[in-house]
Amino acid sequence: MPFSTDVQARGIQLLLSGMMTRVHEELRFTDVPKRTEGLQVPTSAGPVNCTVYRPPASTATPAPVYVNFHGGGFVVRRPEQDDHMCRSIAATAGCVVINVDYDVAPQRPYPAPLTQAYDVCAWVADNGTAGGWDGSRLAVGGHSAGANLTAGVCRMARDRGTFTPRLQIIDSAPLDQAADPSTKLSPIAKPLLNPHLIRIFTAAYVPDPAERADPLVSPALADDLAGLPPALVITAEHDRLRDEGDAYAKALEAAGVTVTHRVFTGVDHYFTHTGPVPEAKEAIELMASTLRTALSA
Ligand code: D8F
Repeated sequence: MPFSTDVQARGIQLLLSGMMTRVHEELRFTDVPKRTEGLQVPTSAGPVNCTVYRPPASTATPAPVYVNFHGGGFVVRRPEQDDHMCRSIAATAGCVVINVDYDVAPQRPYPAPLTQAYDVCAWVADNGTAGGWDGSRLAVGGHSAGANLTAGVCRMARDRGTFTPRLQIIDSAPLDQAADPSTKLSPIAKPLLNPHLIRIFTAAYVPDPAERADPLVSPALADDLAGLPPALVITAEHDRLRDEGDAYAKALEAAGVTVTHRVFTGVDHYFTHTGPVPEAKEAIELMASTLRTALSA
């Protein structure tokens, strides 16, 4: 990758790391108790740390399991930014939540983060007895960059036949990394994302432009979506990534996949973290209720 692109990505990494832990206060301080433990999963791209959130003791054991991938443009490494969602999902969806601290670009470009994401899910599916969850009832989900990884993990799981997620949560996902970012439009004047930022994220994660059309990088460009897991697709009206999310939901549906697609109006990219609070809460509740149904025995 050109030197300047690498430097820009590292700059963004430093600048956004602080900003991205600043989840909206009212979302952050829930009265849901936090019951977590650390876990290290071996993967073919190196060991990956995870945080395990347990459901209330009243939950039937073993509980099903949801593997979560945070966002941050593939460059920001802040899994704790999803703490509010992981807590409320563990508390209300009756599942164990495993939040994954995957490696980020530009230090670890594609495919390392996706390899780690996939290997963690395969490990979770295989190690329920020791971990105290039911690995046969597994869901995968993510937010923004983490939703892109989720779509990739689901493709890999389908193609390798290793494990079968019962649900994929695709929240505010970048799904077309080959498109010119300046063609990704928002109806508001100053959306959170701008083409320059999208360009930096994409160049950091996939330095080789030829690789950006790979369906594991750009799931929206795949023409073979049949057989993917049931999906919850969340998009936001003001998000520059809304159109590719909506298109992916439609394409999944056309391929025969069961899709719940919800467009949240009046909100921008990452509203599940930054608010407004009512819409963020509604989206998190939708994730939890969809997980609860999909993972029920
Ligand atoms: C970043 C929000 C904060 C979280 C500014 C996030 C994106 C991720 C946006 C892409 C990836 C765009 N992209 O946002 O992860 O096009 O690769």
